[in-house]
Amino acid sequence: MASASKNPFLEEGVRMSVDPIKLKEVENDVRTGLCKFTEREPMNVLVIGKPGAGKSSFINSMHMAIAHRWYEVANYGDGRRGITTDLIRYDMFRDELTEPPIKGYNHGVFFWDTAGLEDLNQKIFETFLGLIMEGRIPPDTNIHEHTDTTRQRPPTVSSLKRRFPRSGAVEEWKCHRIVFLCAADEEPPMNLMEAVTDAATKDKADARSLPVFLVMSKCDKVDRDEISKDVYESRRDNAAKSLMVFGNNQRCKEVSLYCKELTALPPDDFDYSGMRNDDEINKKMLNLWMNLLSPAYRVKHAPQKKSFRRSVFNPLKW
Ligand SMILES: Nc1nc2c(ncn2[C@@H]2O[C@H](COP(=O)(O)OP(=O)(O)OP(=O)(O)O)[C@@H](O)[C@H]2O)c(=O)[nH]1
Ligand SMILES: [Mg+2]
Repeated sequence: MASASKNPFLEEGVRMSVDPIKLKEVENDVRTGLCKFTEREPMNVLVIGKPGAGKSSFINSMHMAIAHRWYEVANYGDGRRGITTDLIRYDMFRDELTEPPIKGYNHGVFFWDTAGLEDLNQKIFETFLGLIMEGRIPPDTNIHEHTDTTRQRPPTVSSLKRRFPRSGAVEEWKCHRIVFLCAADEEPPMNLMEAVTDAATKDKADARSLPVFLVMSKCDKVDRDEISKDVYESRRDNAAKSLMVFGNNQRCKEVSLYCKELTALPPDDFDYSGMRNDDEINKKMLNLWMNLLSPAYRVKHAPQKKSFRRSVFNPLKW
């Protein structure tokens, strides 16, 4: 493991020169990797972080790096419109939104956007996250409703597990990768991170083991000296340690995402519906794609009785 004083991250700085030929090669490798998945055997990426950490912007940026056309896959912050409260499953790279469409793509890659979760030290979050990871929570479920402990009859660990039973797990919803978004301009949400680490790796009873990635977003604010480098580095290292990925170059990334401050298309200042392509951002996103797609990561879920397996094509039973 790297020492605390040494930058444990791969990137040598935000402004790197980008070789367009190399970039294209990496993109082609990513495109090939994306074709391995199908609707029946998909890759589900669960995106977690505090409200406003950049989860939706991240999903849109990961889309843009391949699609080269701005499309708001996930609604991102722009007043009330951008506030996510549900668990939403996005299918990535619809042909008409991807330039050029991915040849041989089987529409098997999905990002799950979670409502911004508060940094509460509650077993309820860990339980709920574990249920999402096991494919037991259907898309479009309101997360706040099921984790709100201020309700008259607050949820408990056992009431949640009863509400979303193991027998209701859907194979196609099971999580394969977790991306934790942490904004450079905020203290890392340590309680939430611990809940994620525990849910992803320590649930012995469920024998679950899923790879977690840390993405430090809004790093442009560090470059512009809006945040002191020392403060940022200590946040980043604490976040990496909490997610147990400190020193892991593949699983820790520092990025600036597509956002109105950096990449909005001129000239209409009031319309941020479009973003211009940015090779620097694409390069980082492609690097992350390569790591997400790596088959080297161990993914283990709780065993499930075949007879109880529900199909994703029969979701009305919920
Ligand atoms: N400067 C800067 N702003 C960013 C970056 N990423 C996201 N933003 C901005 O941060 C705000 C919140 O971004 P979202 O993507 O909506 O965050 P979120 O985590 O999805 O928020 P919730 O869904 O409400 O939890 C938006 O105004 C984004 O434009 C970044 O890398 N740099
Ligand atoms: Mg969002």
